[in-house]
Amino acid sequence: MSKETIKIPDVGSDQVEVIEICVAVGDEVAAEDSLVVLESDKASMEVPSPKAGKVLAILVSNGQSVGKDDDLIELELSGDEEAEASNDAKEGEDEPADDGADTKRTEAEAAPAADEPAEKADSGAKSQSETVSVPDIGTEEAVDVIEVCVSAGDEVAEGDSLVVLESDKASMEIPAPFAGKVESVSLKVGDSAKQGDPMLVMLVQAEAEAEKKPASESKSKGDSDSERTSEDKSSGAKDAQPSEAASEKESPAREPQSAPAKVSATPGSEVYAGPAVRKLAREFSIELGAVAGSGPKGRILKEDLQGYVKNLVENKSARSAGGSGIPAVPEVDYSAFGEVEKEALTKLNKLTAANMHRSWLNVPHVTQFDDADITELEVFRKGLKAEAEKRGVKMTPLPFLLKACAAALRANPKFNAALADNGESIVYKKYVHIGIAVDTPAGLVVPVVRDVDKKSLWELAAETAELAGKAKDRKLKPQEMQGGCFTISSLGGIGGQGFTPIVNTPELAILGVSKLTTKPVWDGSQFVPREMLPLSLSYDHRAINGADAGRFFTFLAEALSDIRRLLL
Ligand code: CAO
Repeated sequence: MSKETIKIPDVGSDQVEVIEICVAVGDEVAAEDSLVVLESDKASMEVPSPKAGKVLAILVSNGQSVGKDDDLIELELSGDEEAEASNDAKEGEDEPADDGADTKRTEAEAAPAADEPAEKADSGAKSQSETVSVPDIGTEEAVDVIEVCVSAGDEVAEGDSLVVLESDKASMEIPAPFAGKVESVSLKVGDSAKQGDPMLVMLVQAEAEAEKKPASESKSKGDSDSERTSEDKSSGAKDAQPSEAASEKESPAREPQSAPAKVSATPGSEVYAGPAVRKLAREFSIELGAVAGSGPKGRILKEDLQGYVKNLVENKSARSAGGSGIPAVPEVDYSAFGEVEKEALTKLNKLTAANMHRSWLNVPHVTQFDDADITELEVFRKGLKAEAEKRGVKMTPLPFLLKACAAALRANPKFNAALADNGESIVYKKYVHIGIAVDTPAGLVVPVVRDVDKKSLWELAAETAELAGKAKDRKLKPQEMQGGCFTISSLGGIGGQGFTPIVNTPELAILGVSKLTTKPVWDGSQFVPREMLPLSLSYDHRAINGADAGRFFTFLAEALSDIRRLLL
């Protein structure tokens, strides 16, 4: 096993700062794995390992200032590398033996068609067409066009991305060397292009023309599609890129071994990430701007990207679980069949629709039905009429239902709960707040009556009337519609024999109340007329079983049949 000291490559600046160390002592690294990230005032760059091996020592530290040929890492070469190294030695070749491995991870951003416009500029001309060609991209070889960022007719500012090219060593975004209007684009995704190939023709204004400078002097500016390209950092990037390109043209940095860490910034970009991360982001079509960076100075690390992708996948499966992907109902032109009138849904309608849809798709609903015999309750309730009038309230069956449900919720805590932690836990609520569905001209709203178990029937009658009034006048405050444990939807005043209400998620159950009717009930010896209240109980079968619902329903029906039980 032989050792080799990996040195800092030519990074295009005298001194650069070590801002990230990507390996630890003992790590096995493959050729091209990132070793450190360096940062100059112009750019940041990942330095990949030229060889595979085991990290024996890290010879730099975070924050340290380093320059070309400083010791970076001591590597114990793997067997293959040793063999190669000895072959190289035999062949008497020197450093280019890196064969570009150290450039592999880098993404050189090329200068805008650097010399082209300057060569073609006709000073004093009015609007004129300029051909923008592929600038010096550090290789004579043709590279792939992986993205064309503009199309004919687009107005582009100087520095806006025109195309993204990718070689096996780097990807680079080619910015507009000057502002203008795109007349035609001669490249398309999948094409190969090399230095000097025409990319597009731009119509350039006379003033712009006059101001136009050789690319080596021009500054690049704003670009939002930053994740497409090479290393960037907004500050410094503006000036850095063209001049870097220019210096690259002039310097012996064209030699293979000096290209490596030559990474320049994407103009104006706010995203801060290394080439390897950018490459990965491109492969997954991730907008790096959406990823929060946890590295030094907010740099996006590979782990950040992995976390982001994991979240996306989890959210997607959660959405799938919620029913996305089901075939859409086709739009129909109803006017083809007769006269129609179209009316936009209110905000409330749309909100209700979204809530119902979400609940319907997420919650496995079961609905059970029962009739509560409220004959005695009705006698009692009607007997309160005079007093109610005096008090200025209307004593409908609703306050009784609230009171009975509160007692049933206390007796059956599974109903006074919510699922949490993605279905891993259940939260039992020690309070009893019940929502009441209120039909209003604007749509359905559900104000919440708090601490129902602690309030008297009179208080509940007054409060429900007040909340229903506010709901109809659209005067409810948001907090008056929050915190419900359970909901009552009463259509009793309207009609119907029964319905299947949709659970008001994240609550676990809802009681539907239909119209009271007098029904013949067999008392063991004869049919007697009884006031029967049709009830339907929908619940979330993930948290509540049929037997639980049976018990809840039995308790509720008994409480309503004999309201003295509410005192127990
Ligand atoms: N059976 C028979 N009559 C009933 C009844 C029932 N189950 N419930 C109420 N009534 C009677 C009341 O006693 C009242 O009669 P009087 O006028 O003779 O006193 C009448 O029906 C009207 O009652 P109300 O509707 O004004 O009062 P309420 O307390 O019963 O209900 C409220 C209040 C706000 C719940 C109700 O007005 C409402 O908006 N209901 C619609 C709820 C809804 O839309 N649910 C569906 C949601 S899903 O789309």
